[in-house]
Amino acid sequence: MSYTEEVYERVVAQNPGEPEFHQAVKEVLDSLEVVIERNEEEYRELSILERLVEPERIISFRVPWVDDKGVVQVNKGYRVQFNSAIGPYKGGLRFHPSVNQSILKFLGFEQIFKNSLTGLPIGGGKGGSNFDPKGKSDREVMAFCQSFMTELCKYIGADTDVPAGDIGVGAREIGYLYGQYKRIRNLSEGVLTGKGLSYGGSLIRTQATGYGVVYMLDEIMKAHGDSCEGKTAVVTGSGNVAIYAVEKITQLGAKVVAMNDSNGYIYDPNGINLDVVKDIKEVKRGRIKEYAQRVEGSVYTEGLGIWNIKCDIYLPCATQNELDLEGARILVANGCKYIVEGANMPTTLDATNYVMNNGVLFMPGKAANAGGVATSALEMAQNSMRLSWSAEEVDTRLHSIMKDIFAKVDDAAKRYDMEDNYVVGANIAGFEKVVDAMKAQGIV
Ligand code: NDP
Ligand code: 2IT
Repeated sequence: MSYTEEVYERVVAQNPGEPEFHQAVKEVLDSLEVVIERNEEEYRELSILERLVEPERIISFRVPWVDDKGVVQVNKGYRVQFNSAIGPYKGGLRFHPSVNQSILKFLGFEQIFKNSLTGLPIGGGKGGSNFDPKGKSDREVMAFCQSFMTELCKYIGADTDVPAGDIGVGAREIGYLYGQYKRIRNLSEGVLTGKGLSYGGSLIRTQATGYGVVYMLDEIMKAHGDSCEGKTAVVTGSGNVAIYAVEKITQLGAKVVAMNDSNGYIYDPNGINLDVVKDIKEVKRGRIKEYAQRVEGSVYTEGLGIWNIKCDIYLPCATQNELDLEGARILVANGCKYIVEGANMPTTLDATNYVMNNGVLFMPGKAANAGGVATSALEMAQNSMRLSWSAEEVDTRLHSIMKDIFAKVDDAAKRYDMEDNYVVGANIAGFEKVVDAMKAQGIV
């Protein structure tokens, strides 16, 4: 059995009931096989892979709060501090009823390689809660955030661990979390990113993940003599990442004809009117089906199946494992040529292999959505310098970081004779820097 297979079996045996974590580890270890076999003895001697798959620390805690009816509610809170070899732990907080340790470990593990790819000094972490912000009043969200931070603040700091947003955590939640941190620790520091512009946030952070996904798509297309102009696209989700991916891809000349949320999808053959989506999602916190009531010529379909809409470009920007083999087959049959992941691990392993074997250029989330965390690192830099850059400055840096990530991923794939295999390229390029830092720092 190869070293990577041994470590994968060990992960499955030692982390029972964590299928998402196993899946993320498997994808990375399979990609690393070609790197490891060139230097197996040294990696084994240092137990590099055993250390890489074991979080440095997991904090889990009780989050009690009082709802609007005066009833005491209790949620689970977590922070997975996975790997600090190249910098302070960095990664989002997710508030969603599905959150558990497996999901946060998969996200924290992915974050190590993603953050490495950005070229910036940030380690990997992730956290969150099974709290569901949907349908809660602002006061309830504030009560929850204050209780969550009352515990979390003991373990984070601008040079230790810097959380940010993810599913269910946006500007409102970051504001309440930051206020409570400052109140307890008496520190005005860049301990969270995605902050409001009036208290240390960075211009373009809101747009960064979605814009970055499209900058990455543009690089892939350019490298293959193609462009977005005149193409049809489907973007899944209708949250932060999806909205700004739609904004940028539309600017580049593609037409987005479908988006969704967890209830169903809208199809608009005239091209999605993003102002309507922003009003529904960012202002009213409503459901995507309201779009069909507001925009003539559009249709709402309840449930799954957005992959049935014919497109050249598919950007999955909602959640893990949203695209399975069945959806992948339909996308390929309908002529889809590019899949660039805005979400983290939205494509199952089967579906990934299928599309890559059938001529689709596929860029994994850890490379494609890295613009969000990269811009978070730019926010940290601005906070440390106590100044703020213009939107143009941040956007230019974001764009050049995404170009640089594409170049690194492309180069790693070519070095190992797997041109256009961006899964392998991203995992190898991300791993190389982390392993270098781990080796330099000894057995820790
Ligand atoms: P938001 O909470 O803003 O939006 C999430 C969107 O995905 C919503 O439309 C939501 O629909 C949909 N969604 C969530 N869970 C499910 C589900 N189980 N089934 C179907 N649809 C679902 O989150 P973000 O846009 O920030 O995050 C989207 C993805 O991008 C996540 O995978 C996240 O990890 C990743 N990401 C985010 C970054 C960021 O900067 N925000 C950076 C890099 C990656 P509904 O409203 O119905 O729940
Ligand atoms: O998955 C991710 O990269 C994020 N949710 C953003 C993390 C961050 O620290 O900005």
